Amino acid sequence: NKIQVGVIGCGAIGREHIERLTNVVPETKVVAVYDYVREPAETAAKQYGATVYDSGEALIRSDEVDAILVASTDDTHADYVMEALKQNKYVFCEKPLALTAKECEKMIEIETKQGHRLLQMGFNRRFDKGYVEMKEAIDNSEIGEPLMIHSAHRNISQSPGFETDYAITRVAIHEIDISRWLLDEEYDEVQVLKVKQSNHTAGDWLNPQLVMFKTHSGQRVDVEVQTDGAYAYDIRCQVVGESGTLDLPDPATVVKRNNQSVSNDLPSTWAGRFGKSYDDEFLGWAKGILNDNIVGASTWDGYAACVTTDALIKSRQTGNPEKVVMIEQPDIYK
Ligand code: ISE
Repeated sequence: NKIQVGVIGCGAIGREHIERLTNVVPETKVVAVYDYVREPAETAAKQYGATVYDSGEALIRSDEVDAILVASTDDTHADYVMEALKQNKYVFCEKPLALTAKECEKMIEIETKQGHRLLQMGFNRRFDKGYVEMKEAIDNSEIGEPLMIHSAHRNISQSPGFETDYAITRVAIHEIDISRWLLDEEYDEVQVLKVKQSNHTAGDWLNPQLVMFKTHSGQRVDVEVQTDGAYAYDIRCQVVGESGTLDLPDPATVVKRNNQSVSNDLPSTWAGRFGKSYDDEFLGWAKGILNDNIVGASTWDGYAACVTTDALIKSRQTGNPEKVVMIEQPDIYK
């Protein structure tokens, strides 16, 4: 008896996840799909033997659907998640959880009333082998107290329609989540600093941007966000502790020695860099559902990310550091 999954959003990442749930995760079967453009839903349905629904709401309420995967456009996440939580159904949501922190507060209220965790956020890096080992080293006190994190998020290109704030809400949001997970602290204050601009930008958005976080205990995190024109899809992360440092490794690849040099290839996109972490993320999701013990990032983490992105966007506009103000954390997330 497999977990019957309904997928909302059959675009690039939705399609990849449908394939994953079908071929990588033994416990799940995609039985229902919906997309506001009918064609990708029909293609996916044909290929994977699922039913096409006329609306996301109908899919969520359907008796044949046990769990929902939300991979639709960012502005639609909140309503679908809210409906799934109301139906007491398990739901996986790609980031961001919502466009505003206020919407996340409503979700927290509904989920808390249901009395158990239903939602897993699509913060896949928590399942990446390198980050997992860094977290273990920190938790085992192998570098003493972590003091700061230096990180970079570099992209070769973006799809058309990219905007300045997406550098925060779609790109740096990964560092927002992974840094507070590594440090196990909430942010107190955040800031966006101006940087000399790159000529390698396909549109008129700001690129690069330097994004900074300060935690309540005073740890500092800096993130260089290059959304376009970089030499590769490259993700760097160094945690500096009192007695040592930790560096995120590149994914395993052959080291070439030729022409009097040593080199190795780097990925061109997130799909190449983080493929394995997505597999593990969904294997974890299925187990969490079967044990009614959801793992990975929670609604609380999705909320924390939204409060932080709201403050960063404000900081970019005001030019000042801005406070991150959160509600009290309900017990089900502790
Ligand atoms: C995308 O949404 C991601 O998740 C990637 O990590 C990021 O690098 C990319 O720029 C985003 O579009």
